[in-house]
This record gives sequence, C-alpha cells and structure tokens, in this order.
Amino acid sequence: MTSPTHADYDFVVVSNRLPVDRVVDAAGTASWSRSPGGLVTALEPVMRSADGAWVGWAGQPDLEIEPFENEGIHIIPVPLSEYDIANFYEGFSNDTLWPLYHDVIAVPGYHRDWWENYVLVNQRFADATAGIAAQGAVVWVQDYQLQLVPRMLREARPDLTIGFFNHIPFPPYGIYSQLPWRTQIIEGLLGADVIGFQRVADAGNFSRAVRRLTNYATKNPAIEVAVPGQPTRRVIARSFPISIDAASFEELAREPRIQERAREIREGLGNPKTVMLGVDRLDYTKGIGHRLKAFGELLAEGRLNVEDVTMVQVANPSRERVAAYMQLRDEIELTVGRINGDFGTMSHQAVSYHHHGYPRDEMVALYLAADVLLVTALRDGMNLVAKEYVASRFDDDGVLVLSEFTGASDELKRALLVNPHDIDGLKDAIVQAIQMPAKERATRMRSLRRRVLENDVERWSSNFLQTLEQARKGRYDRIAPMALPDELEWTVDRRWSN
Ligand code: GDG
Repeated sequence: MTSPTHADYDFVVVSNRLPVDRVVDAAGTASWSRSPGGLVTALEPVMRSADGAWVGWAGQPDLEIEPFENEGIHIIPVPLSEYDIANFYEGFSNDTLWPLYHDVIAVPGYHRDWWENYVLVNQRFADATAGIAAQGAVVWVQDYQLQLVPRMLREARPDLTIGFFNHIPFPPYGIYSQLPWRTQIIEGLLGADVIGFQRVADAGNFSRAVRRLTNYATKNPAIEVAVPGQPTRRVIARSFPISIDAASFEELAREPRIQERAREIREGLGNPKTVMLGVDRLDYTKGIGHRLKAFGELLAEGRLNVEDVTMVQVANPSRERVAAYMQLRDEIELTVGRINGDFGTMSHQAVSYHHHGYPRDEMVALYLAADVLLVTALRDGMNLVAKEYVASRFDDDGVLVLSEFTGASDELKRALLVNPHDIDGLKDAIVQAIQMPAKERATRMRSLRRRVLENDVERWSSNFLQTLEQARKGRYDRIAPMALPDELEWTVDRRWSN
C-alpha cells in the first residue's frame, strides 16, 4: 500500500461503496480485498490508463483512512459515522429513495432529518472529489445515493466533465412527485453533463419530471438548463443498459471442475428431473414471494411433483437493519417452511433455501445445474443475474423466465417474459419452461447469448464514456437520440433553441 503523493487524477469514479472490502485476519491485521463486481472489472482498464481514482465509503462506520492504492486503483475513502449510516444510507437512500424509485412496492419514509443528512453526506462526497480531481478531469458518479453530487461538484469545479449513472429505475412522475425534495434531486442530477439510465423508459420518466418541475426545454436526448445570468448548458439524459463481464462467466462455466460441481449439486438435491433456481438479494423488489406462491400452488394442484422438481433459492442477506427487510425475511422463511412442510418428502425437499452468499465459482455451478432460472422482480433496474445465467450457458441449454418489469427484459426478448403479479400466468410460464423441448430451449438460449455476449459491461462503460467525451467537446450532433416506443414520446418544447 502506498499513499499517492499528488492529488490530480484525470478520471474519478464516485460511488457510495468503494470497490474494496476491509478484511481483518485472526491476528488482527487489516488488509483490503477487491470486491468482484462488474463495474470494477469494466472500469479497471480505464482507471489504469487514465491515472484513475475511486472515491467512496469503505463499508464500516467511523473509519478514517488515508488514501491508498489497491491493485493499480487509487482509493479515496470517505468516512460515514453511525449517524450517517442510519440516516443517509439506511434511511434516505434505502428507505425513501429505494422504495419510491421501485414503484412504491414498500412505503417510502419521508423524514426531514434523513434528507438533511443526505445533503450533508452528498456534500462530503462532492468535496472529497473536488479536492482530488485534476483540472478538466472526467468524473463519473454512480447511483441513487449520490444524486446531489453532480450539481455540488459543478458548483465547486466548473472545469470538470461530470457523468452520472442511475443503476435503479427512475419512476413515473405520478410516483416521483411524492418526494418532498423532488426539485432539489432533479437540480442535483442536472449538474451532470450526461445522465445515464438503464431503460429508455427511465430516461423518459426523468425528462417528464424535468418538464413538470422546471422551465427547462427537453428534446430527446437533451435538456437545456437555462438559469438567468448563466450560459445555457446542455445535459444529455439517455439509456445505457448495463451488463456483465460475460466472457468471464462463460470461461468459468467451461472449466471441468465447475461442471463437476454442477453435477454434484444436482446429486445433492436427489437428482430431480428439473432444478429451478432463484438468486437474489433478499429484497422486496425481487418478487421472491410471488415465485414461491406460484411454485406452491403448482405442487398443491399436482401440476408439479416434488420428486420431479426442486427449487433452489439463494437469498443473499441485505439491508438487515431496515424494518421492511426484516419483515420480508420472516415472510419468505415462513412461506418456504410451509411449502417444505406441506410437500417435502424424506428424500426430496421442495425448496432448498439459502440465506447467505456464495463465491462466484459456486454461483456459476448453480447456473449450470439449473434447468430454469426464475427472475420474477416486481421492479428491477436491470437484473444482472438473468444476464449471468445466459452468459454461463455455453451449452445453449436452460430456460430463462424473466419479469417484464426488469430492465433486462428490454433486451432479452427470447426469454419467457412474465408479469409476476399474474400468478396464473407465472404458473403457466413455469410449466412451459419445464416442458420446453430441447430444440426450442437451444434456439432461445442462442439468441439470448448473442445479445449478452455482444453487449457486455465493457461496451456499456465505453458507450457511456464516449458520450461523455462528445458532451465535453460540445459535439451534441454526434449523440444519437434514443429510439422511442410510441408511449414515450418526448415533448419538443417550443422554447428549444435550435
Ligand atoms: C442493482 C440494481 C442492476 C447475488 N448473490 C450472490 C452474488 N450476487 C450477485 C449477482 C449479481 C449481483 O449480485 C446482483 O445484481 P442484480 O442486478 O441482480 O441486482 P441488485 O443487487 O439489486 O443491483 C439492478 C444492478 O444494480 C447493476 O446496475 O442490475 O437492477 O437493483 O451480479 O451475481 N454473487 C455472489 N454470491 C452470491 O451469493 N458471488
């Protein structure tokens, strides 16, 4: 570990969590391990070639750490206190914005002290970034926890080129308008030069919110931010669907030891004819309860038999101090217990439930072991699990059942698309997936794989950064408008200036 001697990075990523975790060994020695997310993988080459830095929180309260280097990335830690974690993070980010942006599946809490702390912590991230970015640097801010940072940063450092990417949906105005601080958030985001969303619909919802809450003119894909006494700025708001490091999933899946492990997993389950899989953070947006309900009814009606079909559910622990998540865990575990109690036999469990995370190797073995992957989210920005499953199935087998309320459903059209609220429809899709002939499975999977392997996370980040570069140069003519479905028409405001 070395501390950088200068503070002038040309490329800076800002996210709530740093891409490293602090691990303390038995002897009490602390070290840092890289968290294996796709975002880090995608940005690593850019980081290396552009002398990049990453600004974020190290994941533990009240940890004051000097900047350091980890495997070629300069790490700039921003401290959060217990109070910040309770108010900025668990409160405003995860109990106000998260439910609001996911169609109020849970009731958002609106608390002024949460908001005040959100402003304060966003300012801390903006100050940390302003202090280390080189003259004219490119800064890329990530996600809903930091929506005020673009504007705060622009005010401190007008020389910077600022991008923002929202990993979660942006809700329709009828829902967004509940937020007491709706205008401040819009103005915060508009500090960026380019605002990226997962879906065309999210960018459309954002532009409608801009029209309702400000006087700025909008014309796909741009917004003219006109403030009296200041030159008019142009902001791009468009979709950049995120993806995964697809080749690395395929590579792992091709390893004989992973395939052997997949066979072992099936054996351990009693070699059922069909293994169905769900992999999610234990979150109320993921529709885990809907999936269990559909499966339970199919068993009850005798359309499926517990000897033939096992459902594996990995429910990764998440946000365990937020009340809605504690309640969800109780509900899900009660349902799993009931289904197993009602339908399990001495040799076959109906649901194999796991409330913990697994290493990447085991995840890929699970993907290979699963005949059907169930993604039944009620609302999901993208859903990377769906893409990981597809990337791992180099054998062109396996069926993806995919909720139409995920960003992934815009791209993965040859999946079995479902409305998870429609339990009968979901049941039919599950049966169809189980009974699908091998030839149809292969045709569908080949088409899904083409899409995921071509549009990987590297392409996502380079598309975003190229757009940011065009915006920096003022080459707006080079930024194509989004192809809009009819229902998403952007109003061309008559005040538009060209
Ligand atoms: C947010 C948005 C958007 C899960 N369990 C284990 C494990 N995972 C990994 C998966 C996948 C990731 O976590 C989950 O990503 P998702 O996209 O499915 O969902 P969110 O966590 O809600 O992510 C989402 C995403 O941001 C990116 O923009 O797609 O819509 O909500 O990569 O594989 N990984 C390992 N063990 C586990 O047990 N190793």
